[in-house]
Amino acid sequence: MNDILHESVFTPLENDCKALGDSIRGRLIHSLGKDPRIATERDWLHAVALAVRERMLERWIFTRRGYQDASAKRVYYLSMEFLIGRGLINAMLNLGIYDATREALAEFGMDLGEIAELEADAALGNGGLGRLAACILDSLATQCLPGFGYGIRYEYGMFAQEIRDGIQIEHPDTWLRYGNPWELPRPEGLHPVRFYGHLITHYRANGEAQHFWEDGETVMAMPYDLPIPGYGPGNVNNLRLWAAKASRDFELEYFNEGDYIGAVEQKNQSENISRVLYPNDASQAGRELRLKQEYFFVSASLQDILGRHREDGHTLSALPNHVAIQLNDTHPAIAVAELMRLLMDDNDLPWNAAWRITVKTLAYTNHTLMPEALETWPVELMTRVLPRHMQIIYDINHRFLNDVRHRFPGDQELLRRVSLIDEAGARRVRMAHLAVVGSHHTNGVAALHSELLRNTLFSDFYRIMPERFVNVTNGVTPRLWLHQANPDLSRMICKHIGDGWIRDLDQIAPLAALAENAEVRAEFRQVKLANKRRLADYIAAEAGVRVKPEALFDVQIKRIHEYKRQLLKLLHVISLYNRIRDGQADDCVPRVVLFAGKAAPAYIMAKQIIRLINDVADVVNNDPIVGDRLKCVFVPNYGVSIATIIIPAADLSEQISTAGTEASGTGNMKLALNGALTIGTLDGANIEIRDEVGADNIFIFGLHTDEVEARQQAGYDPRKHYRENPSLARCLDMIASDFFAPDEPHRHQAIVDSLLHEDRYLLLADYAAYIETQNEVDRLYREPEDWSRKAILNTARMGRFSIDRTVREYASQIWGIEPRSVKGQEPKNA
Ligand code: T68
Repeated sequence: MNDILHESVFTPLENDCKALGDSIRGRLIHSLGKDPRIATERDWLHAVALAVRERMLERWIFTRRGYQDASAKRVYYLSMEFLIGRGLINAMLNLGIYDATREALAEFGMDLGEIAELEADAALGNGGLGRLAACILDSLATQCLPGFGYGIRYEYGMFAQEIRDGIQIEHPDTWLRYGNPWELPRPEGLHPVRFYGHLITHYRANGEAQHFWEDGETVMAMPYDLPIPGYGPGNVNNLRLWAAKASRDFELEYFNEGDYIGAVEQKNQSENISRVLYPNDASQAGRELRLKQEYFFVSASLQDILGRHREDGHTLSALPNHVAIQLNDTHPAIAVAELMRLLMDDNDLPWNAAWRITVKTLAYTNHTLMPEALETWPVELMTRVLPRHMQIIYDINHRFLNDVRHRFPGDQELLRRVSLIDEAGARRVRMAHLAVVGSHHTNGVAALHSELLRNTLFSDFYRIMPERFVNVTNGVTPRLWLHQANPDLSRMICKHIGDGWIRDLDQIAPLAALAENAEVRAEFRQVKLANKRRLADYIAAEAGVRVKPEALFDVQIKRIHEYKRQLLKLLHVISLYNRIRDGQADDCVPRVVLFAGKAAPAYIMAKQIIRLINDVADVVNNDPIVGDRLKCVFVPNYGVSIATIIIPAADLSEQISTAGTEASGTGNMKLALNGALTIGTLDGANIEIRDEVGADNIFIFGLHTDEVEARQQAGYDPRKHYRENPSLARCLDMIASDFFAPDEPHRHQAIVDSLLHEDRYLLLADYAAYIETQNEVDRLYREPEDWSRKAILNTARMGRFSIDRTVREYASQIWGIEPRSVKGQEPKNA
């Protein structure tokens, strides 16, 4: 009996081609019950995924044991979004079994590349915020850090985007249709989560009030575990996603009344909580179901964390010594009130003890300054859905404001500004204030962003508790975004300087010296060209446009949003088009301008922008005068997998948001890492990228943050730029006069009106500088040696933008956790 507790019962599986082949065949027959003679490609995909999964699970178990035995402090990353993408190739590379598995499949006559394409992306996120969470998980496992993700197992992830007649059409993302071979359902690990109901207050003999939250509805949270394999000899950590299940009690009530159909309907309703990802980025959803999703996964996760803490034999007052919890934006900020509730109501702790534990355990990352993205919930809604939490939030606010009143007597305005409740109009709870007050650190995601947090959004809080504010600049995982997405470049780099950079991106620096070597530059250009061919084939198949791989590939790939200024890029396209038609384009290089990105379904202006891009593309691509000198393509359904095709093929990376609006950006890092030169404003992490690659190796243009602010203060008039810049006026006039939409008058009027009458993001103010800088881009592209030298320098100088550096900063400054390698050596550099 005791034997089973011992490590010797584990029998590590062999990783050679023969053993992998046996596993794959075994899974196909014995797990899937398929005759190899009739198995489809998808059956083989599942069989190979199971064979790969088998090779993670022992390490996964050891990892958990290792953390537990060492009583290691753990971090839990709470995020409404994890934008993971596909799992198969990533797992094979991280486990070091890529070649052997490919060969094993080949012996069955199967092509790994083709099979891997059948896997659906796990698109449980909108954009940068969700992808950051996925990169952080990869890094935690690779660096052997005790870190776990908690999120929601959405049945439908990010919608699939179709472009029909230039218009975005959304389709549900049925990523679970064929099952998910990576997940392990844990029906034994359910937690109940309550909604609605009412409060009952009892008074103890000493007069102390005790609160009970009763009745309402209970939904069960069921865990699904996804093993997260680190690279090389890394650990295998866990991502736990919650699915909503109807509670038995609830059904019973109906069944007892003989209402079978009613019971099943009710079951469906409570399971709606984990049905679908809200497709809004940078704007608040504000719907009851969203609040329920947030509370659902926060409550389940905190119950789970406290349960594990208790099982480990620790006291609640020791929680901050063993547990750090990171809130990925305010979406899980209700954790402040929920942790208080669990500590006080379920564990009888007094307020002060509970508050000390809560603040010392939680930390908060902010990802935006944009007012429309800041979460606030109507007091009325919160009172109805989460009455006990509303009461706790009032109590937190009362104590906090009392404190502030003592320290800054007589400053009524300050109290109004920092209050957790916005009293203007219908009262609302400010979730960002709750997160700042209820946590020990608040961080921004790039130096400029953190500075703006301290000086604008959170300036009052910064005055009150300056020690809470820190910066942790974002990063990206070099495993996915270089090693996996760009295998040819990865091989080339490994050949010259070894493969240490895959785990430790600082080790890519020696590549810089090779930028001076003409042969290396030629090799680099060859790799880039091959990647561009691959992308050209993809574009021909998916967008029906033929492009020349020799052209300059100019890409803007990100969510469609006014502040990201896809329209500024489009004005450049129209300007180029006009120059070609005017016969003034002799000094221009052939360009392929590529846009990709989704618009939130309810964001009308973003959808209009997509339509205009497609209309312009239609005219430009079919004008015989233009030929191959300019192509404009909107690549549909942008996501992680499509990003891995576009990014390695890009020459020019468009990072042109209005200064002060993009918190950080991470696409900027992925593109530069793959040797694209950046054209960008001094916004977000672009500033730090410039500092690393050197001002000579990046194209910077446009207004600075303070200039943007000054213009807006002074009463910005976009028409002034229209009047003073004939080339700009011509572009706008063409749009207004339906040049790009001859069959539908005024189709694009709203865009022109918004630019001429408001131009909230100062496109027109930056237009002239942008065009001038694009001309510099053209000049440099005509000098392939100079261009490729700079491109290689970009790749070589991205060390700082590894997510591993980001995670180490969180680990040391905020979480206080240390690496625990499950077996063998401690990881280098951790
Ligand atoms: C992004 N935010 C920032 N938000 O825009 C980007 N929002 O600058 C930054 O690099 C990135 O976060 C990582 O820090 C988002 O992606 C969302 O996706 C989002 C989702 C729901 C609600 C609000």
